[in-house]
Amino acid sequence: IAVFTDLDGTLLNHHDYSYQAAMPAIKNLKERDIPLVLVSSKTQAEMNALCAELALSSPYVCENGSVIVMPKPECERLGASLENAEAKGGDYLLYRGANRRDILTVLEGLKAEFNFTGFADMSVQDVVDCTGLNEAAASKAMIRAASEPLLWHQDDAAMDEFARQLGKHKLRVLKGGRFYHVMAACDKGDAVRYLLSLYESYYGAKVASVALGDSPNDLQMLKAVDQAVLMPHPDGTYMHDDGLKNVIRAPFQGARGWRESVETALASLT
Ligand code: 2M8
Ligand code: MG
Ligand code: MG
Repeated sequence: IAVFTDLDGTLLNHHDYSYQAAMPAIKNLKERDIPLVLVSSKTQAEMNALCAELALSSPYVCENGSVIVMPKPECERLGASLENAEAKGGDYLLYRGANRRDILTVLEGLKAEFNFTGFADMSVQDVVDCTGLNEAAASKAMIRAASEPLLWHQDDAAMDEFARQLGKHKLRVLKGGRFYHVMAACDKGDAVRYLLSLYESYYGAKVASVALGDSPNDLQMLKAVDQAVLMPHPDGTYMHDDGLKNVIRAPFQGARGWRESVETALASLT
């Protein structure tokens, strides 16, 4: 079994970003040697810090599937051949997305026609104000390699036109919790399928999989696994499930709901 999880609004509470209530389930996964793979819109700097706090050694996926990070020991254990990976510190990084500089150039060109505020237009304090992250965490969220989160100030019809314009540059937009994310045509689903294939060739057998998420940017990841878990938003609503099969709806939002539904999902697979 392998467990893939979104962070904001899923493992982490929407408002205070706490994972404390999920700790018993994380401990249980570790005791059972079940890999816990974090798959988020967050940056490598943010996720590296969180993996260290949680003492996780598994690979993790940043910026909505744009960057896969494989700690070297895990890479060697799995025998993954990462020809296109870049070595950085103790990790191998696989870039699957666009370059953020190119994304920002395209966005500059669309500023006259559309009304949005991207991270590149914000100060650290602005990011603190619209996320509730502390200053150190907000700074880490701003060190982006392959995607640009933005606040959208127009209606859905304008968003459709914006997405069409981005498509001409081979870019697209995915909706997260607070932001829209402009990035290349990769997603959390591709990254999860890639990592599952690594685990499966290591074990020489099919690996049963669970994924948990709360927002549209999680949909492809939820479709890529055997057991999907939908997390409620703070107002109690769930995202549209888009015909997902075999869904568990977590009873509570954030870390507390995560803990309960990981246990339910594991029981459904074993
Ligand atoms: C952004 O991502 C979330 C995830 O769904 C969002 O769109 O609301 C990213 O900028 C991420 O790096 C940051 O940590 C997070 C903070 O809420 O917001
Ligand atoms: Mg989320
Ligand atoms: Mg996310």
